[in-house]
Amino acid sequence: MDTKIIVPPCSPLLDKAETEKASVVHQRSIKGLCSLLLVSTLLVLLFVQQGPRITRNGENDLNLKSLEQAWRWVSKEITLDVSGERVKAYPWTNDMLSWQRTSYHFQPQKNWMNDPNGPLFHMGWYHFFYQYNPNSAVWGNITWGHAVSKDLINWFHLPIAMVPDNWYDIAGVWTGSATILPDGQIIMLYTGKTANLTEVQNLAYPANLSDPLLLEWVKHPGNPVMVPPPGIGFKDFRDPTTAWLGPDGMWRITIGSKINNNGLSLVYKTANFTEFELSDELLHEVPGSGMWECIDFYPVSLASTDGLDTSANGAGVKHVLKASLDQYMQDYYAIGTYDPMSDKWTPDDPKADVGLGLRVDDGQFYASKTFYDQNKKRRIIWAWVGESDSESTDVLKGWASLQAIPRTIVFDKETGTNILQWPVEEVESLRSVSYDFDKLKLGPGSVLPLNIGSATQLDIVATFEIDEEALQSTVEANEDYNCSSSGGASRGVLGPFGILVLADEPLSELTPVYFYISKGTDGIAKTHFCADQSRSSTASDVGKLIYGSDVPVLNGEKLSMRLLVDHSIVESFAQGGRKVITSRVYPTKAINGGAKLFVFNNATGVSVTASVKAWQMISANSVPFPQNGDHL
Ligand code: DQQ
Repeated sequence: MDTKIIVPPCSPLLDKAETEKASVVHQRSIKGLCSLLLVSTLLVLLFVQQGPRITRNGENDLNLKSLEQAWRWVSKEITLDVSGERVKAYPWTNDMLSWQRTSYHFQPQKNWMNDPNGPLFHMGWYHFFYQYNPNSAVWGNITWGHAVSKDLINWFHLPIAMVPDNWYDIAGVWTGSATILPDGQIIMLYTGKTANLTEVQNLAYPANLSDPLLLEWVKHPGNPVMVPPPGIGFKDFRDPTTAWLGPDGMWRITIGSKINNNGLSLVYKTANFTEFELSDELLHEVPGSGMWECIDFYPVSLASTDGLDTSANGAGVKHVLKASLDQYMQDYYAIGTYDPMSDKWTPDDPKADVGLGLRVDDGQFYASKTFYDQNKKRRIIWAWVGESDSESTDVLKGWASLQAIPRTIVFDKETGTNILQWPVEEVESLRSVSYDFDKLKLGPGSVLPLNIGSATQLDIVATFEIDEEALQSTVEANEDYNCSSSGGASRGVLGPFGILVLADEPLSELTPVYFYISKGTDGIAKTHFCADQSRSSTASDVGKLIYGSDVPVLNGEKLSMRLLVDHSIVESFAQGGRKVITSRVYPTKAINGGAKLFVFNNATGVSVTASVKAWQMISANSVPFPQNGDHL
């Protein structure tokens, strides 16, 4: 059902600095709270970006206990102020915490999850494995959780696929990848952590290939199949990729490491997946980029929107190299050319090499992994989306982490310089009632409520057209604007304008996702796409970073965004997926029926015409696999 709704104008979205005046409009004073939040956000930013940070695998004498603690630090850091003191814990109610659980993103039924592992399609089922702690909502005791789906959206949870039970993985069954051989065999290579914390690579395979659920996994008796080679730190050797076949008939994989602080990818060749030979050359290396975790290496077609099998190469193919940078916990990628004779990859633009240029997602998104879906001829990316609340709150909730909605990946033919990511089409099966808001005129400083009922499970598409004359005649506008460091959604000449998600009626909590145009004196305009979490919650023990960066907008293109709102996660896609930002937000008032949707134009110098379509989303299934096997 499409419903057309006329909306009355509302009050402007005030800047943080103007918040004290808000009592007139909002009939309640939140005196300086936002300024305080801004200051604390800046302090947090300062700390997160510049403060001392324990890396998970950095110290050679780190024992398993301190390794776990170091991981906990990662999820704790946003609850510490600059002096290392914990900020006051918010009195979360059960209602607030249970609201945070998502309705259509992948989550295990309880406890801790991190990286996606070995995604694959087999006998009509999508299989998804993940780093999982079966005992608690914090990282540790890492096993491989397992679930299956017919459509990547509705999931059946299966028994744990692999647990630490051999000397070569007794301290953890860490991340790995699947390779489907031409004869249908499934190869699973994964990192095992030994009792003395050495990282080794192991082989596992399904006990019964004709089982569509792949319930039982056999660990190769000759494990490990790779150990850290000379010159590589014993804790700097992990996360084998999917294998690809070279012209010499040998399979190759790459494994992340570092030497000194230079991130790099080792290449191994194999004929049988039990014996591996290290190549003399590295696939690639980037000075100063630190440990490379969860490398992903895959081809993209320059001409077709079909995905490519991992072994594809030749004319019309480029290769994406992605590394998860341990030192920032961010995924970076670059597009380049792979030479299968030398096993070397060269970035198209050395200035935008891995870690220097493009992020896969500007928000909370890590350890991503793609797979080729032979069922629908597409390449799909999965990624771990962690929490940014406190660890003690996670324990109260009984769970931590989500997976981003699986996204298709294609090469962006229009720019030629980036990939495009878009939610898999299957997510649209959850769309129910829709609301259309056509050509809303938004003068400078306007906020319009979009009356769609509760706004916690949504799929939203929106386009924005700005007054071209005003854009042209503006000589200079916030030339140095930066989403993260320029005050977020504060007023500028040509921005921000966009959507407020998870906002309560008086706008005491709100998460703006917006465009912001800056213009230099040379007349060149730059479009930024940002998500500002600084006012997302009145609680102080949650992360409130402001994410985003500039996005190419080509001649003739409208500014467009798509947002997936699912309780405590917002995934925001700009310009067809050229720029993506994943946010975690933990409102206290903008929840359940209190969560509203607004469209806004907070620019001072330009009018904007916005068209918005929003669908309510029904919940996906996330249940144990039925004992009677009804779904086979
Ligand atoms: N997570 C795994 C490692 C990987 C890291 C351990 C990335 O294999 O390097 O849980 O998040």
